[in-house]
This record gives sequence, C-alpha cells and structure tokens, in this order.
Amino acid sequence: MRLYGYFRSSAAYRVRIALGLKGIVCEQVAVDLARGDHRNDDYMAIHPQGVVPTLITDQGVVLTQSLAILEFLEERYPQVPLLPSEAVARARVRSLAYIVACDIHPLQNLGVRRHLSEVAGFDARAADDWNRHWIEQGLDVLEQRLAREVETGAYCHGEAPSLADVCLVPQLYNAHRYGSDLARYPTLARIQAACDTLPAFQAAHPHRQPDTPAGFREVG
Ligand SMILES: N[C@@H](CCC(=O)N[C@@H](CS)C(=O)NCC(=O)O)C(=O)O
Repeated sequence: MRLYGYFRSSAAYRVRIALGLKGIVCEQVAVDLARGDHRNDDYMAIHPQGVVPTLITDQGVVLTQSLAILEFLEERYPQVPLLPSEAVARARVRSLAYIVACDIHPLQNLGVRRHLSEVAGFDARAADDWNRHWIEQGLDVLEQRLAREVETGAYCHGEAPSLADVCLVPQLYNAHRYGSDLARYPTLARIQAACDTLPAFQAAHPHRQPDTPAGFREVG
C-alpha cells in the first residue's frame, strides 16, 4: 500500500494512526501542501480533488477521502477493530468522529483559509480566529458529550481506541496549532493522554514523519 500525505495534514494523520493500530505496513509519499504540490498535474491525476490523503491499495486501487479509507481498512483488516460490534455503539463512534471530520475540519482547511485570504480579505490573524472559532465550537460539543455519556471510557468509546479517537487526536493537534485553550477540555485531554501512550499514535504524530521539516522534529 502507498499513502500520499503530508506531515501536518490531519486527514492523513487519521489514516496513519489507523494503519499503525491495525499493523499495516504502508509506504508513505509526501505531498508538500505548503509548496502547492497537491495541485500539480501528477498528483491531480491521482486525486482530482487535489487534497490528501490518497491510499493506493495493494491491488493498485486508488482510494480517497480519509473516512472512506478508514472504513475500507476496517472492512479489509477487521482484526484490530476501530468500530464496535453493536449497531448503536457504531453509530455513536461515527457520530463523534463526524463532528471532527464533517463539522470542524472542512471549515479550517487550507483551501478555505486560502479563500478567506484571497477573496474575503482576511489577514493571518483573522483567519486564525476563524479556525479557532470552528475548532472550539466542535470541541466544546465533544467535551460535553464525552464527559457526560456513560459509553466513554479510557478512550472515546470504552477501553480501546476507535474511529472517534483516530479523528479526535489530529484535531487536537490542530487546536493546539491555532492557539486554542486546551484547558477547556479536560475529558479530551485525558483521552489524548491515553492515546499518546500507544505506539500507533506516537508513530503517526506530525512531528515524526519522513517529510517533517527539521524545525518541527521532536527529539525522542
Ligand atoms: N474530506 C477530506 C479532506 C481532505 C483535505 O482537505 N485534506 C487537506 C489536508 S488535511 C488538504 O489536502 N488541503 C489542501 C487544500 O485545501 O488545498 C478527507 O477527509 O480526506
């Protein structure tokens, strides 16, 4: 398998975590979003939407959209499940994951930010405020739900990481990046701390990727 991604892409980060949790070996190909490589002809021929991630399966099939990729991995490699076996529980996990993937992430994406700057006249500070607004609105709901709902355990759902954690942790990285006050989210912080102990989450971290620039690299 081959994953086209970018060290700081939270959608690619989700897929890296899932691959790690399921123990799937996958070649990584960096697409430098800062340089605009996702818009060049070669990459657009693979993924006409011009975003990462793209997964090329071991059969050579091109898969796009991180949630579709995650569901593919879940179906193809069910041994380490990221969705519970029971339908209502699966709906809960997907509901938590979709708050991130459908309601937060699309509003704070690079393309949206570019439009805000080029068309709506936002400066960098106003664009950061915009990102924080949508991130915090979504994280507020996640914090309330996860603190209140009895299904929450050490992780978003019970005692093993699920699709919800796979989406949450990259979004918390973005929240930190845009200066959100994470002290507002004690339950999310507790879940993140649990995820941080797992090698799959550690290996997928943006600061530990082959394309991580030197200035972002973590020691250890
Ligand atoms: N819904 C898509 C979103 C993909 C996406 O927006 N990726 C971002 C990086 S996290 C990207 O490539 N942005 C480039 C751009 O917007 O120009 C998915 O989950 O795969």
